[in-house]
Amino acid sequence: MPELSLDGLKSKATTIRELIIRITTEAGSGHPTSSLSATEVVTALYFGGFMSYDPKKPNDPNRDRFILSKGHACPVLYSAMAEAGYFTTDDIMTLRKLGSPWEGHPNMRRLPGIEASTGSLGQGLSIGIGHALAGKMDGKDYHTYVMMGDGEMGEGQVWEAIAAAEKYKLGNLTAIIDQNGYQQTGATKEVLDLTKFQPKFEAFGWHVQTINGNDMETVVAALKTAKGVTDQPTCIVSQTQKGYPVVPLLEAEGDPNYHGKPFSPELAEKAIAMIG
Ligand SMILES: Cc1ncc(C[n+]2csc(CCOP(=O)(O)OP(=O)(O)O)c2C)c(N)n1
Ligand SMILES: [Mg+2]
Repeated sequence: MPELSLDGLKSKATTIRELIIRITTEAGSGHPTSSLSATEVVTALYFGGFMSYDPKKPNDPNRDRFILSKGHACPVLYSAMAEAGYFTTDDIMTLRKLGSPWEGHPNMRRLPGIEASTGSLGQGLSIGIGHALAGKMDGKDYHTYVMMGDGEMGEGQVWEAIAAAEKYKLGNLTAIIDQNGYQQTGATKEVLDLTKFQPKFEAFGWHVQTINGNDMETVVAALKTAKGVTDQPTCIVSQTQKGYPVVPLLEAEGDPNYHGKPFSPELAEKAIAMIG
């Protein structure tokens, strides 16, 4: 369980962002912008001392769990896990290639350390509740984290799960909403405006924090607070920018959402220069 300093975490996030761009550009498909918005949170979870894990023992019953419910953002997960030692950066360069286990959505049957096969949006929180409930029943003190997208929050199953987590008082469960303002077909506010998440979760009996999810210091502080809440489930509404920090390049391309589009080799080089 590495615990990097703030500067170490920022530098790790930069490395992970470069990998996200390189592997999706090499694949010629995938979701770089959905991955870039979530990079601070995923980096802090794996490298900020929050998640207890051992890449050599991916099935350790005491490990903390991270479920990427917005599975299409798996480039950020694969990149963080490669940095953590679950597999290599050469491995993840095979992203989305025929036969590669680094599929376009995480497949728990093919890769170590993947807690749930996701991609069909709306299911990850329910799976996370299963882990959290099992942990309580087994008397284990692991923590379960689930990341969802703001567009994903339109799925009805998510709201059933939110109610169930409160019923079972799952203080060992943290939901993170990557509120990057966009989903597949446009701005989340315009598609289905559920975007004021804090009062909704509070009404369901959750502890809630709304933060700037692209600021590493703030992310670390919020994850610390979440870990300290043990009698109710907690939610972090992580307000981010889709494609952060290369949004100006995407705007210049005429598409700030850039959903499900890899960067061309030229755009990738510009983006990596901007990140560095
Ligand atoms: C059940 C389901 N419906 C539709 C899709 C297609 N889809 C893939 S990504 C996406 C948008 C998700 O938006 P959001 O949750 O905000 O994630 P972001 O990419 O913005 O991080 C959609 C609709 C899906 N994967 N699953
Ligand atoms: Mg979104």
